[in-house]
Amino acid sequence: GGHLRLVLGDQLNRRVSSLVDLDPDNDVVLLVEVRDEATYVRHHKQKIAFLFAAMRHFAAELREEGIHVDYVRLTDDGNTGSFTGELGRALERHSVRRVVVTEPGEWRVWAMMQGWRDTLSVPVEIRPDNRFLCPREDFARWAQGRHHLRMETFYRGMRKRTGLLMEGGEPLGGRWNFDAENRKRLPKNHRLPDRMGFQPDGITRDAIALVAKEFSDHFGDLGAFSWPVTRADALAALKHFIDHCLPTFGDYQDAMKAGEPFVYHALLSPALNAGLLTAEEVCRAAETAHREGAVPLHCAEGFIRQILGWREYVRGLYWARMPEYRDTNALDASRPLPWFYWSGETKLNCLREVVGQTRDHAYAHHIQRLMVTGNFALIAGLDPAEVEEWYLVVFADAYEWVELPNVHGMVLWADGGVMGSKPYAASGAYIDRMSDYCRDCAYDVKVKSGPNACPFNYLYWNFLIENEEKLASNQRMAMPYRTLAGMDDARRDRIRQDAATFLATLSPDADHQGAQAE
Ligand code: FAD
Ligand code: DLZ
Ligand code: SF4
Repeated sequence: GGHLRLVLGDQLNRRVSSLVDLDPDNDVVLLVEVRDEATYVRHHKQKIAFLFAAMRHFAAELREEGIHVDYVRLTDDGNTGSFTGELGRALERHSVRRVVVTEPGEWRVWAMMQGWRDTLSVPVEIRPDNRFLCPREDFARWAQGRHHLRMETFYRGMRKRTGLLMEGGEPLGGRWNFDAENRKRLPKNHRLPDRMGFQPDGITRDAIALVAKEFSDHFGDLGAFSWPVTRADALAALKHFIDHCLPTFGDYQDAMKAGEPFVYHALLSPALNAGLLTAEEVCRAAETAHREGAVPLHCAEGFIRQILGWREYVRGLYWARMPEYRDTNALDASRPLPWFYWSGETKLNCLREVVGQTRDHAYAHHIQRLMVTGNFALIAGLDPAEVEEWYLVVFADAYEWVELPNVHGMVLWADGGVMGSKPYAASGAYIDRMSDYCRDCAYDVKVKSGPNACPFNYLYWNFLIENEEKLASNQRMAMPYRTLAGMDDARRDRIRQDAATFLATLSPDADHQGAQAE
C-alpha cells in the first residue's frame, strides 16, 4: 500500500508539503467536507460555499492529473462530521502504510492531529506548512525572550531574507516603509476600477445550493457570491489587481466610501488563505510590476508589507504564543456583543455600512475591520471572546491564525501590548477624515456630547478614563492623556454620563434592540 494524503480545506495547492512526493500509482488523496469545520463557529454562508467549491474544484484537478482522490461530501451516507472520524473511516476503505498531512493553520486542529498519533492504526506524518515564507521555528526563535514583538523589525528581516524590493542589501528606494504616503481620502467623483467577479459554474452553484440548504441559519447572504474558487481564477484575480488596482492601492489604502466595499483592495485573502495562491508568488508579482515600471514603489511596498510583513508576522505570533494567547483580557473588557453586529440595525451609519457589506460579501477591508467594527468594540469595552468569534464567523478569509492576533492583539489590546504598542482607539474624527459615512449619519461627528453627538467621540474619552490606570503610563498614549488631564471634572462627568446612557441602549439579543436601532 501507499500513503493516504489528507488535504484540509485551506491547503488547496498542488505544491503543499503533504503532496510533494505523491506517487499517483499507490497513493490516495483524501478531502472531506465535515460539519464540525463549518460549525465550530457558525461561519458566514459564503465562507463555507467558497471552501466547498474550492475543494471540489481542486479534487477535480487532481483527478485530471490521474491521481486517485477520495472525496467525502457533506451529505454522503455515514459522514461522521469530523476530521478524526473521516480519517478513521478512510483507513478502513484503503490499505495504506501511513497517513501524510500538512500541519494545519489552527491550533484547534493541531491538537486534534496530535491525538491521531495514538488512535490511528497507521503512523501519521505531520509535515511543516510550506505555504508561508517564515517557518514556525524561525519565528519562534526570533520572538524568544521578547515580550513586545514589533512587526517592522520582523518585516525588514523578511525583506532581507527573500530579497523582495532589495538592492545590494539595501531597501529599494532607500527606505523600508512608505506608510506616510498611504493616507489619502478618496476625492469626490473619483472613479474606482471595475472589479473582476467570477460567475459561479456548475460545481460552485452546487456548493452554494448545499450551503443554502444545510446552513440556512448562518449569518450572511449568498446572492453576491463571486469569489475565485480555482487556482486559474485566483491567478486571473491577481493579474487584474496588479494591472488595475495596485498602481493606486497605496494612495487610498485607508480610505472608506459608502457603497464601495472594495476600493483598491486586492480581494485575494480568501484565495491566499485557502492555498489557491501563495504569499511568495503574490509578492513577486507585485515586485515585478514595480520593476517593469507599471507600479510606483510606495504602492508595491505598501502591498508587499501587508503580506510579507503583517500576514507572516501574525501567523508566526499565533504559533509562538498559542494556546495561552487567546485567554488574556488585559483591559478586563466584558460587555456582550451588541446585536447590531449581526443585524446591521443601528443608527451609527459607519457600523451599519460595514456590517451590511459584510453580510453581502463576507468582506470588509482592513481599515473598516480595524477602525469601524474594531474601534467600536475596543472603546465600548466589548468582551474579547465574543468579538473574536464574530470576526471568525463573518469573513470569507477568517481563520484563527490570522483573525486572533489582529482582533485580540491589534484591535482589542487584550494581549496587553504583545502585538501592538498601543490601542488603536480613535474618536469619530478619524472615521470622518477617511470616509464619507458621517454625511448620512443620524449623529453629528462634530458634536462632542449630548444626544446628537457621534458616540465614537464620548466613547473614546470614556475609554481613556476607564483604562487610565492601565494605559496612562504608556509612552505612546501620552498625548491623549495630557489632553484628558486638562479636562475639568464637569467635562469628565459629562463624558461618563453620555457613554453610560448610550451603552445602556445596546442589547445583545435580537428582541431588545432599544433606542439604538431606530
Ligand atoms: P489588501 O488590503 O489588498 O491586502 C493584501 C493582503 O495583505 C491581504 O490579502 C492579506 O493577505 C494581507 N494582509 C493585510 N493586512 C493583514 C493583516 N493585518 N494580517 C494578515 N494579513 C494581512 N485577514 C485575513 O486574511 N483573515 C482574517 O480573519 C482577518 N481578520 C482581521 C481582523 C481585524 C480586526 C483586522 C484589523 C484585520 C484582519 N485581517 C484578516 C487582515 C486584513 O484586514 C485582511 O487580510 C484584508 O482586509 C483582506 O482583504 P484584501 O485581500 O482585499 O487585502
Ligand atoms: C473552514 C472549513 C470549512 C467550513 N469546512 C471544511 C471542510 O469541510 N473540510 C475541510 O477540510 N476544511 C474545512 N474548512 C477549513 C478548516 O477549518 C481548516 O483547515 C482548519 O481550520 C485548519 O486551519
Ligand atoms: Fe460613524 Fe460617528 Fe460618523 Fe456616524 S458620525 S458615521 S457614528 S463616525
